[in-house]
Amino acid sequence: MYDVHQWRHVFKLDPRKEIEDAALERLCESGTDAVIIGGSDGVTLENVLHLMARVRRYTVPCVLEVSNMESITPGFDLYFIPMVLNSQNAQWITGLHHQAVTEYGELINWEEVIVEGYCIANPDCKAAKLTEAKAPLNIDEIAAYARMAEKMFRLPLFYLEYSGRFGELEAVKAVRDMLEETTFIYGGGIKTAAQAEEIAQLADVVVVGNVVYEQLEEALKTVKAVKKEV
Ligand code: 1GP
Repeated sequence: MYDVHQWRHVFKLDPRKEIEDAALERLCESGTDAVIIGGSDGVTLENVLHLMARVRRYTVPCVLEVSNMESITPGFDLYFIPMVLNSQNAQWITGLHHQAVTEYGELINWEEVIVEGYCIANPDCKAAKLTEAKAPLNIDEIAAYARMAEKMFRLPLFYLEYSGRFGELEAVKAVRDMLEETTFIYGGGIKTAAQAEEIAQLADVVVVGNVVYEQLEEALKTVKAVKKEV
């Protein structure tokens, strides 16, 4: 159906933030491989449904990156479930997951569910605080999480998260060198097409987030920058 492992570029939209119809149309029609809806706080059923319905006007695949139980709703193409490997709070590793499966296990279409081994490498971002992530991490520690994701847990996706800050290229390279099977997703601090291109040389999937709300034109340019790396 949707082969996430072939994706190269995605936009991540925060359901709490305002976006005009015209801007949303340009993002959805940009040639990006998918739109992910997700955020760390202020994610509600209402704002998720609203944004989903608006993205649904376009053919681009639409993914919910689940961050709380309340905002889970049918209607997405795929559900990405973060498993925060460097969280120090079991809630974010298996706790909420267990709760969700206990409640909704019978209803879940497992074909639509993909677990992301998450490593939050920016200690200052909201996600790091929320999940009590063990950070900062050195390069070897980051690479070890990537190895765990692939070799121990055999997770399909490994997400190196620098949310709000452009990551250290040495760490990104170390993850690239570590992963053979697991798809490598990078997100964090990409503000320009040049940065997107740099990351695209190392990661399989490049996530472009907040810049869409700050510099739409530059955000749109990241699609071509990433795709020409193929
Ligand atoms: C956040 O990785 C994404 O989850 C994207 O980060 O908003 O910094 O681009 P930015």
